[in-house]
Amino acid sequence: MGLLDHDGALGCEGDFSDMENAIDMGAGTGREEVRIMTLQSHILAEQGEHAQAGGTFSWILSALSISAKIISDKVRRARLENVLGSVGAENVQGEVQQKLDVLANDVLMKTLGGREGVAIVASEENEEPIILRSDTRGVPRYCVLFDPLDGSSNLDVCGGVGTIFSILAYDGRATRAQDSLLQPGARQIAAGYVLYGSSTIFVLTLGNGVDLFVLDPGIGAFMRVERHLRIPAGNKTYSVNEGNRRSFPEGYRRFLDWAQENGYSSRYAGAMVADVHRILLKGGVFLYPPTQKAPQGKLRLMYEANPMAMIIEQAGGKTVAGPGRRILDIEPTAIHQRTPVILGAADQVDAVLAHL
Ligand code: AHM
Ligand code: MG
Repeated sequence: MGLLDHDGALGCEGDFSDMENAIDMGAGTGREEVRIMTLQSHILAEQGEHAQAGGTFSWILSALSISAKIISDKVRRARLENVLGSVGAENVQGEVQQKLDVLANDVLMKTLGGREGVAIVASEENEEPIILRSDTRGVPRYCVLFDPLDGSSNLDVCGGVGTIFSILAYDGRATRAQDSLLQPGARQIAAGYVLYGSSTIFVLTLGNGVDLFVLDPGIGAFMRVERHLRIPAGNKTYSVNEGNRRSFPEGYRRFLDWAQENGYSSRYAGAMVADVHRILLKGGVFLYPPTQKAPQGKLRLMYEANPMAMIIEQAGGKTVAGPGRRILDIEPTAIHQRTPVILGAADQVDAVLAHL
């Protein structure tokens, strides 16, 4: 059974005729080419080019695409259906869980749970990873890690929120199955995020560049609008929670002083997906430094920093935890561990590093 059978049944992206009939509309648009290409078609086309991206792997990407559409719908209807606000509980990080955090987590668990190729799912919202299949005979298996609804405190004010995901190969040789998850980010096979903003955006890397898709609500399909995104250099903009400034290490404060003396602007949405998306398209630098309250920073290595680092590097940018500490080289020791993050256009990350 191919992707067509399954996703077609869900009424989403089952029409592959566009693969054969891609229309070159590039003339005069300034783009190399513009093709009518859905995410599903893109996945199938990539499947032919990657050893890793066999059918099993493509099924996982299709589950993420379907989850994104369901979560997008829930986010847009949240106020109407009275699912804003907290559930009155805290997650494993000790953070207040929003009702939509729980709903989004359930959606991803259910869509990914049905995919034969998924060995383990790990969510920022769950204390322990869930081992679905540990047998490695027959089909290649993968681990999928995600932050189901990043920046969810923005929900109540209709701000941007997102889903972040990372895919690792599962080798089944670790003594404890969940130890398969503890791989450095450089070993990610794919990573991406979905931004539920003024439109719903799906950003994906399979390790050969970064592609951008927009959900067309009229037909329920993600349409590819940009290929091989590159982060622009020279944008003097930083993105940081400056309310924490007094508890940043001195080097970060020096950078902020220097930036303010040198004509920088500040932009901060308070949702990593929204802030990183702006940087991917426009350049600049995003920082979540260590603070007194969070000496390792606030952001999670496996669910936030690693997938974003893969995307940023694939778009020509840079992501570090500090001087000489590339995020993607960090050897994780715990699935919920945190890390400081500095990411963005290489020139702007270097400007921060010059002060640390
Ligand atoms: P969350 O995953 O619980 O939503 O927390 C992560 C979010 C990021 O999206 C964002 O960059 C950061 O927390 C904002 O934190 P702060 O409010 O401390 O600036
Ligand atoms: Mg998050």
